[in-house]
Amino acid sequence: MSHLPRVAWILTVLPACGGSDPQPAGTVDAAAPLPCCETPSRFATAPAGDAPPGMVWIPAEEFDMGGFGPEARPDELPVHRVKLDGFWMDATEVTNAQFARFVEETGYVTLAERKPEWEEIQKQVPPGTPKPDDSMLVAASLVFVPTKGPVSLEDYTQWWTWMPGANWRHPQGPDSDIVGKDDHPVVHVAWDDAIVYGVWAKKRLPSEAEWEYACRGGAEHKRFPWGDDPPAGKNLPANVWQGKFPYDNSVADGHRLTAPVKSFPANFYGLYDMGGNVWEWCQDWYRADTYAEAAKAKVAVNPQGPDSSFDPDEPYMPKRIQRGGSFLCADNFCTSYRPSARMKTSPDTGMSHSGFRCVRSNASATAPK
Ligand SMILES: [Ca+2]
Repeated sequence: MSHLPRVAWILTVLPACGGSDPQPAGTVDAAAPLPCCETPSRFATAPAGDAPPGMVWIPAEEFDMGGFGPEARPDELPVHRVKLDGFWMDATEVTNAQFARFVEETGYVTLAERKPEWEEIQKQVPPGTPKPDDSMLVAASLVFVPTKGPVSLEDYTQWWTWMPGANWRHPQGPDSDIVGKDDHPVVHVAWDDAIVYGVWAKKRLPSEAEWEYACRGGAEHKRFPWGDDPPAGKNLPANVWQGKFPYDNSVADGHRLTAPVKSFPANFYGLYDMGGNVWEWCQDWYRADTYAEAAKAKVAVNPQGPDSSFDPDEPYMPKRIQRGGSFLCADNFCTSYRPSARMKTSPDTGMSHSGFRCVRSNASATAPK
């Protein structure tokens, strides 16, 4: 699945212009039970007390982070060793009902519901880029519309539509709504929106490493969240695309668009929809060489990603990480329901297949860089 910042979409109507330079361990208490009498558990380090509602404990661990299998892309490599503290994670993607409660209490207006400002867009494009027509600078979001037949998979403008009036309340455009979809994941949420939600919920977005480890469910070196077998035939463990993207969706899994959360089996940690349904924001900036840098350490401890973003494909545009793929991910296109697949997206961009879930550190939350 190609990245698709909304600025990039707005600018597809502009003529090409020059300039693409990069910016950028003892004693033993005799009165205590012997250690051998205690049953080791993956969950033994879960903090005492009640779990936060709707969250599950992901235990401290080391793991090999990165791509396994023939689908692994260059920015998923090299595989490198990572050590993480334990953390709480939402068992599901944030739902429409949860997001509605946030909006009711705060009055928050998402970016997709606001008119884009040219002054902000200018910061993300090469110098000299002309201002887009005012007709493009309206409250809008990106909605997937299937093509009528096979098309080149190099040109995402064929299946994404910049649709005025599309937002979390109207996922398919102004004539659609979310009535009866309280338990579906919220969509059209930008990274900036997700950060504000996190502050309200007293949570934060996961680091990219936390997300990948949690997705793997304690099973290392697997190609997919559920194992090594692709989602095909009767093996349909997630809400992804069956058929030929972007025109032929057999809907064999029962869901053309979003599915209610928990429609498919949870992983070992009790997390649902880590592969498919909707993409999930992470806190990290995107860089293609993040893993090459992390691999310089024997073990990367609680990696938070780079201090800034750099995408060689779009040097002026800062991007954050998304993970997990969506209902649009197909085996003939992106296979981004893999645990290691990395999406790079402008933080101001929501889409009809973009959502998020939050985590909580056992101690104080870590603010994104
Ligand atoms: Ca997901």
